[in-house]
Amino acid sequence: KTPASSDSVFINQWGFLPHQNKLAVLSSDTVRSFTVTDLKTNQAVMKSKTELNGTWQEAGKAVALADISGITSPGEYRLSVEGASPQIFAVRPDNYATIHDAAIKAYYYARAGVALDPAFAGKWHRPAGHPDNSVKVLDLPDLPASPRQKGWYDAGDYNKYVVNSGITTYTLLRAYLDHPAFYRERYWNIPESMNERADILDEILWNLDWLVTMQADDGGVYHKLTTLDFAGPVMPHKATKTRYATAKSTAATLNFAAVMSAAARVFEDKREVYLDAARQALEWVRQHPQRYYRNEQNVHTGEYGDTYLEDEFRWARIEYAISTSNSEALRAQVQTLPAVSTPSWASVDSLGYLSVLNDAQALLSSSDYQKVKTALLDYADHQVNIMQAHALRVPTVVSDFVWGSNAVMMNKAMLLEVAFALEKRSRYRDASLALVDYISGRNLTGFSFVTGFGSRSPRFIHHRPSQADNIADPVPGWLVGGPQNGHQDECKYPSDMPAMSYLDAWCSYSTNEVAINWNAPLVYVLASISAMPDT
Ligand code: G3I
Ligand code: 9MR
Repeated sequence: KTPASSDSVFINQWGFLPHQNKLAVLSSDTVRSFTVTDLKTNQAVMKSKTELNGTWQEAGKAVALADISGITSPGEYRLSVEGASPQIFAVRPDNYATIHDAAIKAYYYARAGVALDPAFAGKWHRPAGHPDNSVKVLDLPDLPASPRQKGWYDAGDYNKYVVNSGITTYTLLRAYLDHPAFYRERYWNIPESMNERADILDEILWNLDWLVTMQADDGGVYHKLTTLDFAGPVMPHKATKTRYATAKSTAATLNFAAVMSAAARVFEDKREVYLDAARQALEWVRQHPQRYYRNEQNVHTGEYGDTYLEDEFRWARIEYAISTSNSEALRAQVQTLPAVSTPSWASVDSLGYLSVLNDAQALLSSSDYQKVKTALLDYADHQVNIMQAHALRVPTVVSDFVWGSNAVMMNKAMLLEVAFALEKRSRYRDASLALVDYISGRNLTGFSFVTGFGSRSPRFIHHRPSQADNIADPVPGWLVGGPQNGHQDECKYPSDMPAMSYLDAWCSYSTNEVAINWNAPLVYVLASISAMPDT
């Protein structure tokens, strides 16, 4: 008989804020007693029993909860549940800011075209790769090659994709726009940390400088800058195959227009340049509303293909209308907004919502503004309802478990944070913190899903530099894609259940890759919680 003491307790591995709800979960169908011990005094500070809370269908497991919310004093504690191995947890007033800094610093590690200096990158320093100083357009060999330098690598691969860059850059701009005071105070040791600008703006500029180079003279935007095939697991400077700008696409051009418009509100000195680029992009899509991108015959890298572009059209037009203070145009777009949905690279309507709510109140009638706000609050209330009925008390549903599921969770948390900022209802913050708990350990895999944080975090991520650098620790601060049972790679998975199908292995690009668009909502959420810690 297996000794019951091998049972696991799953809990946030990053630490809790003093007054947040605190739940530990077990996969168990028996009630057990538990004790919380203060590690400093070695005194028991709580004795109670777990409660059975049904089955988590997505994991196929019965779940019991240990509610330790009563522990509010900062410190370190041991949770001992009868029949299970003890777990250590911490309570800290300023718990998430350090992880925030790591999550945004990940973008520095992802910079293309520059060497990472040990002074900033520590043991993850590396030579420069992918100068991209002379890039041809794939199908137009007669066009002169152009510089398309800088930018971030998309993910575990080294290509630069405009569509995915769009939601990423916007989300980081959003973090700054919504929490400027927080960002004026924080530094995470990048080469620009000593200048006048907030570090996050310097990081964003690294990518914007590349993004502007992807626009052709006619206003259209090349879909991506890529090699024909994915490189092997080598360092950037060893991945030297020719890179091309591919065909232009409507999706890329719309994402570009949206980001340029939003950036025009942030970077005063570049306002005219960015607005001009956005205007030309919007003109191009009027002529080419259906240039759907498919990989060219000889191209086998990420496609980011999308044939439903009404959301991208709306988002781009909303951003441009806001930045040009065009009430009438904005009103027309707002009339057609559908219900709020969780954002993703392919589904961007909610990004427009966020801009309307936080940057455009003055441009709308109060009834139009209220309508938009109510739509977001409805979404937030819906998440709260899901949470309350959930075996783990986390707002997740089966359809969240797609490629990049952890980012689905963080995008939900971002919308909940915005709802919380607008309308200080603590249940929105509870739901957002429950999602942070989920990615930091309150799940049934045993993992905290951010590299370098937690007692057990991913080690063998699908990230070429981490795989190739001969350094045991992966590059820190990256949120991995997370559980989902599509099994779109060659790994053998421990489970077929959506919420259990995760593998910490290089082969698992469908669950263990990292990506700029997945880290961005993590950055947003941790900034928002750190900037407004009170619930
Ligand atoms: O559109 C269908 C939808 O109709 C269906 O209901 C659903 C069911 O699973 O699938 C949807 O398609 C999914 C698609 O994403 C759109 O969400 C595919 O199954 C899924 O395989 C696909 O995953 C994308 C993956 O690339 C493969 O194309 C991820 O979203 C995307 O994040 C990921 O991005 C890759 C880049 O291509 C290359 N660089 C790394 C990056 C991260 O892994
Ligand atoms: O490494 C690639 C990863 O970045 C992509 O997300 C993934 C899906 O497009 O593809 C990976 O590359 C794999 C290729 O598609 C198939 N052969 C194995 C490659 C990874 O080792």
